[in-house]
Amino acid sequence: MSKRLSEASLNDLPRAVMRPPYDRSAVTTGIVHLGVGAFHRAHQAVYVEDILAQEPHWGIVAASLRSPDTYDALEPQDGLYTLSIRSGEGEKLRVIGAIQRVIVAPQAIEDLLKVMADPKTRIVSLTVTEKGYCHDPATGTLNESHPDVVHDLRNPHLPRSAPGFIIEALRRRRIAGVPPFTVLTCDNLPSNGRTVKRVLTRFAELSDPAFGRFVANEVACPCTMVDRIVPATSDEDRRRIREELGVTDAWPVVTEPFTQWVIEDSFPQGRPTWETVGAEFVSDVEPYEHMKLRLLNGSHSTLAYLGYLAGYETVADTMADPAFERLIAGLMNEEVTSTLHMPAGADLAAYKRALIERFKNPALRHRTWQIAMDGSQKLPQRLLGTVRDRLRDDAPIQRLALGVAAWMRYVTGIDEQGAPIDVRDPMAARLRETADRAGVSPERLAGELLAVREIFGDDLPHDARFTGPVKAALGQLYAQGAKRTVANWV
Ligand code: CS2
Repeated sequence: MSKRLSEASLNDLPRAVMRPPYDRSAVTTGIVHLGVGAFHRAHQAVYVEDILAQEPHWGIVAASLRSPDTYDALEPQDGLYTLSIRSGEGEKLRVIGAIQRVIVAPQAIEDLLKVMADPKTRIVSLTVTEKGYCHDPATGTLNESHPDVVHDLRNPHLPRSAPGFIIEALRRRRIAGVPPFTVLTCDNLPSNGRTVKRVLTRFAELSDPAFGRFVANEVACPCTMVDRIVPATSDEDRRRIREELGVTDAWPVVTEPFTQWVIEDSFPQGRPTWETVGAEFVSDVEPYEHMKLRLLNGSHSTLAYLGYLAGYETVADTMADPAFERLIAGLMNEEVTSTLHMPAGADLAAYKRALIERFKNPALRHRTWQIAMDGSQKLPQRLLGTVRDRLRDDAPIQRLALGVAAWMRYVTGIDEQGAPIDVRDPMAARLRETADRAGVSPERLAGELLAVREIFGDDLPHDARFTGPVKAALGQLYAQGAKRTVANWV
């Protein structure tokens, strides 16, 4: 058994491994982060790491809202973990020290609320995934019957949900005369800052209308576009990294060289000078957000459902099939690009070329199954917004329709060989029942799933320019399987 990564073992690491270039004991907390998953640790935490030598007052206290896994891994490591940056050219390791402490929220509710209410905390950031906002994905409004929302409104001192924690902490600050922190969402939601603001305002209003007005008027929720591909860490990653480090890291994170963060500059309580370490501050994030959600995530979801059905385990495996690469290039160039309106100077062609290479990165094992998760929460902003814009221009949507149809085929829970699919989605049970009701008819299956208004809204199910191609694509997926359908599609 090798030693564990920790403050004490930092000096034993190979020289090539970069370690925190600042005095960790001098760092104070400025940020509370909710949702300490792999993405946060490979993205925002690195932007913080890069600034701490100059601005040591922006350390992170990070919370898991559910599982103690990250705490169990990082606590014995003094919060340290390894970032592995991988591409065809090799691997670079770096130890990150920006996370000062991890809190497991369900076991330490008061502790977390206390740091959030502390005047030194000026930013509360979030990566809680789409479903963590307890909203209705089609409308972007709070789902008032969500069990966690119902619970948190009844028990404001014992929150479970991210909005519940934020609202209670803001309430405590308001009573104590402490100005609100900035709420910095780093999830792939459409207009993520505006969505979180809408959700929080409604949440506050439901407990007290005056507090609702306060949240609406006083709490800054800048929009952000976040981008870095971060597959789940595998045991093989752990083994390889242990060998390279000479010490054990229970939970390293593995990512690609590319990273991007575009942020709306609205931080009344101040912010790190992240622009000095690669972040871009702009007045309007929306064009970047559309670019990323529609080109990257839209392609990702399309690859995930079709690739999984075709028997490919990872995105790179799927992209190695030339028919899939052609489909994705066609999706981006022929169907998504016309819906984007980029500021002068943004180079979309280069972005798309880089995306194809990123998807093909042979050193990342990004499982199609992982990306396929939570489709009900992802489809609206990744594919359906593009569909709406295209229909407005009366433009074809063949490839977008194939992506939607592949999702439908996937959520039936049975693959092309008749084996079960482990469908992870907050709506999985309902989607499965819907599929069972429809039986073997693709026409009926499409009809039943299109009627789920939380996903498709009230317009798309009634537009034959959308439902027609979706039904046709689903019919082909059943008749020919995903591989042949992709090979013969447009
Ligand atoms: C992926 C994203 O899992 C998914 O749904 O599409 O996590 C994607 O890797 C990131 O958004 C890249 O920035």
